[in-house]
This record gives sequence, C-alpha cells and structure tokens, in this order.
Amino acid sequence: MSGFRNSTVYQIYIKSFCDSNGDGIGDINGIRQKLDYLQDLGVDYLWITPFFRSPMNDNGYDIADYLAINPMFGTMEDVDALIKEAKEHNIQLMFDMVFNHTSTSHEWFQKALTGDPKYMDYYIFRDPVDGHAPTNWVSKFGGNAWEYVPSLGKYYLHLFDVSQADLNWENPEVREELKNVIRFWKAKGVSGFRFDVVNLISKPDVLEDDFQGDGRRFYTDGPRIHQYLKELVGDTGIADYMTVGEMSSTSLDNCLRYANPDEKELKMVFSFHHLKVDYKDGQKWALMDPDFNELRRLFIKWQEGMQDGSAWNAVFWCNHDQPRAVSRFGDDKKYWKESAKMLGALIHLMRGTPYIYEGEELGITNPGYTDISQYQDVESTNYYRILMEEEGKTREEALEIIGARSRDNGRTPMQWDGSENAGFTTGTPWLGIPDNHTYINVEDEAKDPDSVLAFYKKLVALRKENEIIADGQIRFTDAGNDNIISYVRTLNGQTLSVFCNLRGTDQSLGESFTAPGGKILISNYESADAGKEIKIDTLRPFEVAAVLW
Ligand code: TEU
Ligand code: CA
Repeated sequence: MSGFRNSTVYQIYIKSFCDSNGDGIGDINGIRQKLDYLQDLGVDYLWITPFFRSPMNDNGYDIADYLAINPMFGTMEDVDALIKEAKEHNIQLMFDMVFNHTSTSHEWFQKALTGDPKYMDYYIFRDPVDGHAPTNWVSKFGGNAWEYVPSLGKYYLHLFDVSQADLNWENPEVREELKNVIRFWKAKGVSGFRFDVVNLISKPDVLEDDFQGDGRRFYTDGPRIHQYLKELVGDTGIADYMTVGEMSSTSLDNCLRYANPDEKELKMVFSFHHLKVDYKDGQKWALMDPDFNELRRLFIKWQEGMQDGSAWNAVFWCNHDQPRAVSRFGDDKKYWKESAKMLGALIHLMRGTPYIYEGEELGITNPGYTDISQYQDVESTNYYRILMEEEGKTREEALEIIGARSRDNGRTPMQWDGSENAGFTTGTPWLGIPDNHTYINVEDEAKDPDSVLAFYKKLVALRKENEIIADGQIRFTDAGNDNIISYVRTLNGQTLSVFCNLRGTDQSLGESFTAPGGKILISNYESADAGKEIKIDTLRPFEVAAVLW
C-alpha cells in the first residue's frame, strides 16, 4: 500500500491559522506553535498556502520571489525550524507552487517592463489587434485578461488579477527557472508540492477570440500540458513525492493521465466539478440550491472513472477559495453538528486522499458578513462592483451573492478558543471571525467526545486502521431515494457500506439494509440497538452510517 493512500492532508491558509506576534496575521511561527494539535489530529501532511515574497494582492498567490519569505509571515530561519519540527511531529510538508503566473512585482516582470527581450519572453506579450486587446478572454477575477503596457506598446496576459502575469511555458528557460524553485525547496527537506492551477500553463500557439465562452477552452489542459508536467516532475526528481495538481475546469480524460502512476506526472488531482452543483447555469455568481442528483452523478463519474483508469483523486469540500461546506451543503444552524460530520464522512470514506481545510474539522461556518467593507478578497470586491454596475443587481442582491460565494467565507481566522479573537491573535484579526466561535472552537471541542473535531479525528484514524478505506474498490449504489448518497467499498472479501442523508428530514431507503455480522464503523447518531443485528430503514436528518461487514 503506498503511503499517500492512507494519509490525510491538512491545508493551512497561513494568513488565517495562528498569529504568533499580535499583528493580526497568521505566520510561520504560529504554525510551529500548533504542531502538537496537528499531530494529535493525526494528519500526515500539511499543505501550506504561499508565504513567499509577495505584494499580497491575491494573498500570496502573486509571488514576487519564489525563494524568499514574506516578512509578514516570518523568516527563512522560521521556515527551516518549521521543517525540522514538523518532521519531529511525524508530519510532512507540502509547499504551494504558483507556476502559472508571477506577481508583476517579480524581478523577471520588472525587467520585461524595461523592454529586455529575454524577460519579455518569460511572459505572454502580444501586440494590440485593431487597437484593442489580442483576444476577448475574460480574467477569472473579472474583466479582460489582457493589460496594455503603453511603454512597450504591447499587452500581457493575466488569467487572474492584473498583477498576476502569466508565464510563458513555451520558453525552456522559464521551465528551468521553475524547476530550480522545486530543487531549492526539495533540498530544504520539503516532501511534497501542491501546484496551483497547473493545468492552465500550456497556452495554444495561436491565441484566438472565444465566441462561446471566456477563453478557458483554449488554455485549459492545453496542448503540451502532459509534456510539461512530466518534464517538471522528472527533471526535479519528485516522481515519488507527494504531489497534487489543482486542475481548473478539467476533464476526466486529462485527469486519468495527470494522476495515473504510469504517466509519472502527479500523485493526485483536485477537480472542482462537484463544487459547482450550486452554480446556476454554471455561473459562480448566480445562486441556486445544491443539485444533489448532479452531485451524485459527478461523484460516480470521478470516483469510478478514476478507479477504472487506475488514477487517484484528492477528495475535498473545502479550501481557501470555497465557502464553508457546512453552510453550503449542510445546515449551519439546527443540524450544524450532524451535517458537518456527515459531510466529512461522505468524502473521507471515498476512494482518494482526503484534504481537511483548517477549521473544517471544527465545523466552522460562513461568517455571515452584512457589509462589503467586511470583505477583503480581490475577487469579491471586483464582482461586487460588476454585479451592480454591469448586471444591474441591487446592493442587497449583490451582498447576498457575495455572502454565499465569496472566497473570504473560507478565509476567516482559525477558531482556537471562545475568547474575543478566538485565540487566533492578541491583536486585531485581518478578517472578521464568525460570532459562533464561542462554541465552535478547538478548546471546547477537544473536551467533547461528541464534537465535530472528535469525529474528524476518528475519520483520520479509521483510514489508518482499515485498509478498506485506503485501498478498497468503490462502487456507488442506488439507495432508492434521491436524498441519499450511498456507496460500497470492497477489499479482500470485506465490504464497507456507506449511507449519507443529505437532508434535514428523515429519509427512508427504498429497501431496508441488513448486514449479517456487520458493525457500525462510524456514525453521527447514537445507536439505540448496539449489539443487535444491523438493520437500516430510515436515515435521520443528515445521518451517516458506515457499516463494515
Ligand atoms: O485558484 C484557482 C482558481 O481558479 C480559483 O481562484 C477560482 O477562481 C475560484 O475558486 C473562484 O471560482 C488558485 C488559488 O487557489 C487561488 O487562491 C488563487 O487566487 C488562484 O489560483 C490564482 O493563483
Ligand atoms: Ca503575525
């Protein structure tokens, strides 16, 4: 059994994890202070979001120097100490490599701006076409994806913020520079890497207008993507490392290659289709209740599909770009605890490596901000304006949409205790903390055997204790009720049957389920008839039952 299959990864959004010096911003030394907590939770890897030198227009995903530490987060000595101390806690580190673009403050881009041809070729500069942008592609953060530089008489491409210029991967010198970044961190003792939007790096030779969409069909899983990944991984010797690629709007066919061991590309992939089941007409900024039939269909497609192609998934609900799962797919009021646990079990018992995003293990909810001034994210502030100015929404409508969809929902500081600033900082937190941290916090949940935290801890441990969770085959089953997602894992004659009620009402199975000689491996409800033969007819609100037999 390969190590990463029974491992759990914990994602740290550094700015919001733990502030060691009272400036209101999480930092490297804050992570060091919490290694005991993370070891106790049982996680094997930490993915830490970028802490490299950056003007922070996109909270560190705009990197100005891949080999220097942003003073806001600490020093290189702090990072060295973190690497050493994490090892002592049996925890491996994964660093976040943002290789699709650099900050426009990066030395390479600054040299390009002076007209230096070597560095202009590090980026994607194009002449104007008929006096305007080379294509009509739309930036992921809103507006046209090209920015004009008057002194050069050319536009550069930025698929994200205007301060994030896309790198030119066609240039072998660029590829070599980025390999050197990996080599540097590898030599420091880092064990893994998360590659930001890595399936966007290979742009087509000819850039053309998109009259059907925003341009993504031309550069997503682009023409030389598999070649570039193989080269990056092969030339830096990280084929055996823990690697995960963030795949934006990707296809199953491509992921079957990205994450199949024979291809020697990546260990696993993040895909996001299941996190769009509440996007009306596929639009992030249009609200809709989650479509659970679509969710089931996507799980079947990606779980069984990746299995059929011997490829491996990362499984997750939350990250620093997503609203909190319990607010989005569960019920963050009446059935807060039940739904947070059910959602955790639903993905942790699937086939793939689970990722826990900081605070998810506590059941942290969206903060419920009521004013635009409470938001910080560039995407949210851009779209607040676009929704009102270009789409004619009222202020209330725009706030409702941002309230459901903002990336800041997932970026609120970690809740360590019930005190005013949740034990995150002695200063003023950079982003507001949800009021319910008075009961949703580490200190209180650690004392409560029935807490969301205790449940997550159990999920992490079960993966280590039961090979069937890490290595079993998966097959989705029809529970005879659209409000239930159910699947079975099988290995060496054993079966693990998992039933999840996605609703806050009782839901009955089409046919009652019995498991001769079986036992409940984990559930979010007290079992009245422990010791008796297992029989399930009805699932209570947000109930999950996992039966091993
Ligand atoms: O995210 C890629 C990405 O596509 C999301 O930001 C997406 O736009 C978002 O989920 C809204 O739909 C990665 C990072 O995770 C993100 O934080 C960065 O802003 C982005 O790349 C640029 O580096
Ligand atoms: Ca700090």
